[in-house]
Amino acid sequence: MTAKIITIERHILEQQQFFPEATGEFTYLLYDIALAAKIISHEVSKAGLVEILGSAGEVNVQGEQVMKLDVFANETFIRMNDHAGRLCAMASEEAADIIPIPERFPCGKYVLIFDPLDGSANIDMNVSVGTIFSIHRKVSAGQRGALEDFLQPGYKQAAAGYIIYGSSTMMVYTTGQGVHGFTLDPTVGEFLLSHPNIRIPPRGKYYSINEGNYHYWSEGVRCYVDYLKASDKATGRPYSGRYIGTLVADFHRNLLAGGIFMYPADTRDARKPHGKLRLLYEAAPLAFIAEQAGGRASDGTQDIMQIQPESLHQRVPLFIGSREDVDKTEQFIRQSG
Ligand code: FDP
Repeated sequence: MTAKIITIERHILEQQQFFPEATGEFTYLLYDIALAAKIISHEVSKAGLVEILGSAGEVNVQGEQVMKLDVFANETFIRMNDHAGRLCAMASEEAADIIPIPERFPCGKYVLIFDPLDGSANIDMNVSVGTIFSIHRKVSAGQRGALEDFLQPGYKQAAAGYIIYGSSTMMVYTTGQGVHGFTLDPTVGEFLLSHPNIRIPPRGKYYSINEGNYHYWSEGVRCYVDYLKASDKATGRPYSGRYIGTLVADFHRNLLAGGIFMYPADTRDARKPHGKLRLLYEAAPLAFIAEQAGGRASDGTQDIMQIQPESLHQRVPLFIGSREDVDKTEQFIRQSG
């Protein structure tokens, strides 16, 4: 018997039934994101051909101007989402301020914030990269979106997801009805449901952290990582270290296999006491996914989903993954700071 094939379009449409007040606007927004993902995936798959086809800033063999991949991913996301009347504004890791919907296009009732190419330092080495997105409902009074629409805590997200451009391209998303993963079949150009209702194991076997920064972490984080490395059969230690350096890829592996990703605050540099990763388009959307899969995300002392954002590009320490592992980190931080 052949398995039932469910495309992402069909799945999104079926999910719509859980929201009786839905107009379809949101459903189409997710379609547009999936389409942008396919276009970016195609471009990422050619990244290794830079030497042959021309590098960023040059004119390639087809006579086209070659764009840097992060610029391409950013422009693709904007282009696919600015004209359909579903959004009232966008924001991106690549832009300092919010991105208005051009006056000539209608405005909708959602805002979209995204990191178009997460892990971009890895792209030239042919290592997995990703895209992260988060959708909020418009809360501001005017017709066009405003900053306050973006500065909403994570628990208010309408949807969140990521795309990983790895050995296959996958899109994983949640609308608050579980977490579902789709693998892109490049032969037909469709995302097909491959990982329905993903659940993260309550405790993991992997820890992911840039250990080169060990001496810059707080005492509590250092003690916790030492604890993970200490042998104890009863608690399944030592954990295995896995660090790709692309948040999406590290998170994705731990989501499926169980484990914790950490990017703590750097205690050495007073200019970045809040860690490296961004609250609104890295930590909060992945926190929504982690929670929907049965996991957790914390900044070490409180749930990421509860943090009231103060600015668009705000940074935050991040501990995310299997529930018991995140609980344990907090315990160490409570004890030793
Ligand atoms: P990158 O700077 O390459 O875009 O988003 C920031 C990020 O990658 C994450 O994807 C990744 O987890 C982290 O930074 C890697 O930072 P370090 O190089 O400091 O470990």
